[in-house]
Amino acid sequence: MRAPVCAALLVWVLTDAAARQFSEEEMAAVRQRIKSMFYHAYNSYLDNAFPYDELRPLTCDGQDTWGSFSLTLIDALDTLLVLGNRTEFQRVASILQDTVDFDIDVNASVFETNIRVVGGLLSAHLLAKRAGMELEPGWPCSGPLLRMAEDAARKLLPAFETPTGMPYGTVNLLRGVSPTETPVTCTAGVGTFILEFATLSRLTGDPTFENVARRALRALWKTRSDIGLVGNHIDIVSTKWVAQDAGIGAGVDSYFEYLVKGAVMLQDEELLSMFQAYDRAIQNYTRFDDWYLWVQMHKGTVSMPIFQSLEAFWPGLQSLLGNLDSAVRTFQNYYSVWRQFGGLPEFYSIPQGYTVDKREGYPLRPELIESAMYLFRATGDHTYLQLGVDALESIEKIAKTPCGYASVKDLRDHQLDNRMESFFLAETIKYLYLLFDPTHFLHGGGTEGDGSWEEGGEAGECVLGAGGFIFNTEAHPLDPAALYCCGRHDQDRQELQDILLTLSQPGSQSKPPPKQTEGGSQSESIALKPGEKKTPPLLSCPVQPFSARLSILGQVFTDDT
Ligand code: DMJ
Repeated sequence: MRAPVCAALLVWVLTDAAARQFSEEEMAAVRQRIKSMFYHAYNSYLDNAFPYDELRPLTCDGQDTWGSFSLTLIDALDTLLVLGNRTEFQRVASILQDTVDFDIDVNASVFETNIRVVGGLLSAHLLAKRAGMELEPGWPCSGPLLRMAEDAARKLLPAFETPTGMPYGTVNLLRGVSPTETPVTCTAGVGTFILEFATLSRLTGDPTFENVARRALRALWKTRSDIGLVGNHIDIVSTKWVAQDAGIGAGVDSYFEYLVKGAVMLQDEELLSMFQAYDRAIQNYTRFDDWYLWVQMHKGTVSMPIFQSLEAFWPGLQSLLGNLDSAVRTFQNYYSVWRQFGGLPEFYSIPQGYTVDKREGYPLRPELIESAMYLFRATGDHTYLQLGVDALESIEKIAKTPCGYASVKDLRDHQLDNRMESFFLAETIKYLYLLFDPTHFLHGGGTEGDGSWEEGGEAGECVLGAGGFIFNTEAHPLDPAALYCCGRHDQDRQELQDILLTLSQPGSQSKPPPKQTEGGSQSESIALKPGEKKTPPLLSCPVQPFSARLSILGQVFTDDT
């Protein structure tokens, strides 16, 4: 192929050019511009679209898209706090408690509801103290936003009642899975639950959520091909692969993301080793000149030599694992596409160096900015800030309307679509802001005494925010320390109960039987589980905050400082 050679040259030119250096003042000015962008979109949504799910930025009204739960408001809630707006966070948190109802006759995507609604509410719950909200006793192991997240997640559980444990893609929130529902689900739709569901289980003490997410992950793992790849769509009943293209983009992306982030958040070697095996196969069969192509999952032959904009999360994920060199080179490939079009087209043909028919749009996705944020944190190279400014200027120029920001229908002529996806406020703007705020508390850079240490839990012994945050795939930050605290609290309560039970049975010295996980078998994973007896974890956030912070850079399993 000639194009990758040209692309490699372009990459060399881009990386060789000395990056423009941004001063503190310039970064602060960019942050102000990002805030203005947020409020233009957010106020337009509130004024013209609430309580619908999304704003329609060309007609200045609203529409329900992924459900009927004021999705944009839920998705944007934690961004308010990221931008420092505590009063609006408090106001919106109470509006949502009063108005959102998940007992509705709506067919909802199990995946989208999880990452946007459950993830958004969990993150808002965990940030509630920082936002100055009144906390109920027992927070962070209880609270109204946590109950809302749990309520939404319970509505998704019927989808997991399948012979394999892999979930259906759609569920009716009132009636469960329709008898006519298709069993064909995309790979990401099976494997993108462990972050939210483990968080729910560890905070509430109910292991059901984590168990179903793990069962689905293990079932999916068993279906990989002999060369170690997974395809794009699977029949979750028969386990037959219906679409056999293997790659890192649409339909698969967040499955790999959750194996890595789940491994970091839960200190789970099982998830990490699954990802490492996939990564070997991906590097072996799909990577060419630091691009990632699509290949047939059984043969490894190239099926689509294209780059998809959703794949742009990959350099950020690789940087979490410490694979910086290749992450930087791949990012430069993707950045060259951005510079060609002023945005990332949904599909880009690598041999032709151009967009793909009917896939010329840019719905204001976050992935390249997300990777820029991680790579700037890891390298300090101001090239990533330049991408941030490019993105800000492109979006202002191409997508801004009097009533918000519109998805770009075609990057070649800048036609717009009447849609502003909720991830624009949840992710794109959040990652952009965090890119220009390297000391933000969400980067885990706080030190003892500067406000990053907080109390919580019934006994007030819980140390939060010290180990950095893990972002779910919708950019909702989750605090691993809270999981540990509530899990530990739950374990203490269980142990006390066991002791009392033993004491109340005179003459009995025997230990209570070990708790069984769902499905009857003990888990092979080293992950902490609510109520389960365990050996000390590899890393305890509250007692080893410094190592915990390193874990966010992917060194949990190797660094023992
Ligand atoms: C978001 O909803 C999530 O990032 C998801 O993983 C992929 N698609 C959008 C953003 O592009």
